[in-house]
Amino acid sequence: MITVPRPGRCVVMGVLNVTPDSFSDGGCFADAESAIAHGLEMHAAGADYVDVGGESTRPGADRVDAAEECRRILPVIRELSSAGVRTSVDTTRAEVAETAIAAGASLVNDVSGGLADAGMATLVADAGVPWVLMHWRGHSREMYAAARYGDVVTEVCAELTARVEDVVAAGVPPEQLVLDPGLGFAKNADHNWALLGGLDRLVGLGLPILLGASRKTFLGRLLADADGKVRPAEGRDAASLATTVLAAEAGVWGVRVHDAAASVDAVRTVEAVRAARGARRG
Ligand code: PMM
Repeated sequence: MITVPRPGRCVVMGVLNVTPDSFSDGGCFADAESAIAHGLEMHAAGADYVDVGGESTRPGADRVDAAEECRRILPVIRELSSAGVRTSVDTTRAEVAETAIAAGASLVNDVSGGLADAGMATLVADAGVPWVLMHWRGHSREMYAAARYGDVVTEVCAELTARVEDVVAAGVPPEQLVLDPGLGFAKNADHNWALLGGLDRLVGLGLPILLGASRKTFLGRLLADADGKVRPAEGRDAASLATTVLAAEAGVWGVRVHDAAASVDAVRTVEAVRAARGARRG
């Protein structure tokens, strides 16, 4: 069994979308060659994982079939893994996860938290790899209708806890699990800010937490210009980096980010300050 890595600092997962249509980098790495080059670059910059996805989860996106997902991601995972890069696969489908693991992926990043494919729990239990269970209330086409909460932090914590109970009952050891509040997935900007404000409660659930705030639209809305025009994805990296700092400081296990090099440096900086605090106390 591969357990969840615990390097003693916040883990950095670099985003590699091999898709023509992701909101933040869609089309940039749609061919295997440029995707592999970018994955190697993030690895060289110190990313702990390169997270390879072949299906866009952007709001309203249409689904692609499993064969197309595999066609996009497998050559990239194979090549990166054989170059010694630790890869994860961003998929909700058990059959895609299975072939990705055979190609070298060592973590399943499932934005549906196991809800989209009933076969995922068995696959993960058999493969013995870490599994990110993200908070999810439906596929991209329908998720905004589900963005209704009384207290979003309480409800996300409760729904994630229920997912953990279900998958553990299905045979997945808790040591394999990572939880993710799913910023932007069935959440509006206020919900995302509330979850960032409630990181301590998520961390308090007792399992490692992954956070994916990088380049998301709520940051673009915050940084809108004087006319109210939302800042485009490529102008959101400084704000994304601020979320890495907040996450590392809050004891979050990992961040999923586009600008991996910047987050690696930020995490090192936060750790130096934490160590200095520890030295002063000790
Ligand atoms: N966000 C996206 C895709 N995959 N996985 C996890 N675990 N958490 C996230 O927040 C998440 C994800 C969408 O963002 P992208 O289009 O930039 O990849």
